[in-house]
Amino acid sequence: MNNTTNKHMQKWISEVAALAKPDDIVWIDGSAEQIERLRQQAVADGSMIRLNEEKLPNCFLHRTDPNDVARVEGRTFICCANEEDAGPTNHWMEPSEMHRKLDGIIDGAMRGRTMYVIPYSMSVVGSPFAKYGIELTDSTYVVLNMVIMTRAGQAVLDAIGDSEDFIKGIHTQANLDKEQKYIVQFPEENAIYSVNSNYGGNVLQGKKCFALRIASNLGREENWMAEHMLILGIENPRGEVRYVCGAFPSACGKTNLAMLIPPEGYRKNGWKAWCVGDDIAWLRPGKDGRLWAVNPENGFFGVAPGTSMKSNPNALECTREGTIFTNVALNTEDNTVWWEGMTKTPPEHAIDWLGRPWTPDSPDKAAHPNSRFTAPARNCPCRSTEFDNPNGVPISAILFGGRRAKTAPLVYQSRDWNHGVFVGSIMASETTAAASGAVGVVRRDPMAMLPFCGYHMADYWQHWIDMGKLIKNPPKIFNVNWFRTDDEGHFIWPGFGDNLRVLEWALARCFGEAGARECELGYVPYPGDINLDGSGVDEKTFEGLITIDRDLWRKEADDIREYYKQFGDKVPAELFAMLEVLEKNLS
Ligand code: GTP
Ligand code: SPV
Ligand code: MN
Repeated sequence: MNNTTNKHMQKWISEVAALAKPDDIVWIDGSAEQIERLRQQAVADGSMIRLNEEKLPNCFLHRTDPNDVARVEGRTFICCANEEDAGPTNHWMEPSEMHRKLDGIIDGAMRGRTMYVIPYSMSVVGSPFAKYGIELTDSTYVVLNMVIMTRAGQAVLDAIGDSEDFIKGIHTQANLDKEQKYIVQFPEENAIYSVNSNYGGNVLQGKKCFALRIASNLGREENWMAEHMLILGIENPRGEVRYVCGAFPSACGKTNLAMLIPPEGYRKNGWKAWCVGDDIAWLRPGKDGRLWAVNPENGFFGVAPGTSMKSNPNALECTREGTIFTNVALNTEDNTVWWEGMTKTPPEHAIDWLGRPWTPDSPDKAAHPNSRFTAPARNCPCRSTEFDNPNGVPISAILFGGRRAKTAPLVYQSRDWNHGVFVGSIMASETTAAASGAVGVVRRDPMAMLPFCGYHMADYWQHWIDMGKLIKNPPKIFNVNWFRTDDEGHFIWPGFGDNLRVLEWALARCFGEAGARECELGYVPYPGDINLDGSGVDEKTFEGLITIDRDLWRKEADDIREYYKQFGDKVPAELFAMLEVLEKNLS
């Protein structure tokens, strides 16, 4: 173990190796040569398919086990000493019992395999935000994804030095037994275990396991916030760049908003949009009284279906080089990839995500609905110049949002920070294919953190309220809903690039440059406050989009009161006060 002199690390790795019994241990140094060697190995063992070298250089296709295609919330655990601290929205098991179970699975699981040691950093190495982790894995797929998604390699070991301050992660795909699948966070041990899976958010531990579940605990102790949020810079025609964060549940539009292309009229006038992050934000109050954000990741693990030159050309551009595609279709005409919604005309012949021949007449989808691309951030045409700024960017506005066919208006602004926390706490959205289980069912997903908050949800709301007191100039908080539908079920709002119209108003509100009308929920724009030129949406339709249906909202308020009950007396009094205001406004 001459890659580090860190005794704690060496001891831990030796213990894991003694249990898992790999044939070999390989340290990931992050060099191009090592990565290329691992790619060749993955191609040789059949786990990756090399794609067209001209059209998609250094790009690969991977197919997961058909039972292993999404996050598994039912098998995800927060194992802290007291069950009460995990709260009613997390699965919990007594830590020593869980350790026994995991040790039983890991015992000998790496026999005949190599154990890779991945030192990785969440955010730029050396940044005041940076946190380090080691993931031990027996999967080349995980290694090749982690080197895209994080800053990984020797520099991280150097930064850790002899410190014990790093997150210990163990992953073994074992035999992919879905009954023995566990995604486990031990917040008090700063440890993560993923076993019997080899899929995305279950096993790329830097992402949801560390940057949200563990980091939410660290943030609570250290007065910062780990959030499931995109970070986007909007440059106006005066050349000022203003930053927004947005928390939308999985597969509800973060990557798309983070890479938006302004509508033509806006582009002509000089509007630009710059991507800082598409999934996770770490937020800290700055000395200047504002809230500052970094994206701890270094790549995009984005939803493939629906990504096209029309909907999100920037995302597609990100995937042109050095990208790993998971569970998309293989276009056999030119050894490239395809998924539903990429082009109007599908390829004549393809291999579907299950490895079966596919034609446009096939009854099944060619790509899995949660198929994804893992793309390096360096490829992003709209990558912000601040992407690697170790101090982050100052946030003017926070957006909460989700998929609501009827209830939520296109946009409304909260009255103040605490009211904004209330708005986040009552978020609800239709479920998507990003997690296994039913799709399209409305569920509460506070701050889009339901599957990711690593402690008691009501304590997390309290943390939001406490943070508000530490930020002198807090961002203004808004709720958005791009997904309102008409009676035929069609989306009314054009969405995508046109969402900038809503952002323009929201940002103008943050700088006292736009008006608003008070309503039952907070503030909504006056007709004419939002620029609809070229949007295809007329004033009357727009009015419909921001109309609040009092009957629906009375039911909603009842449901919120019921929802809060499960959290008992931990729900901050401030939130109950806001609920009472809402009820009064609706009566
Ligand atoms: P995760 O990576 O799972 O966290 O998802 P995400 O929040 O980044 O969602 P993403 O941007 O990948 O979008 C998911 C789906 O929503 C895709 O099928 C998009 O085409 C669709 N979508 C995104 N933005 C909009 C929008 O403004 N309007 C409509 N109608 N659909 C959208
Ligand atoms: C999500 O589900 O919110 C994702 C994909 O971003 S995963 O990495 O699987 O969590
Ligand atoms: Mn996500």
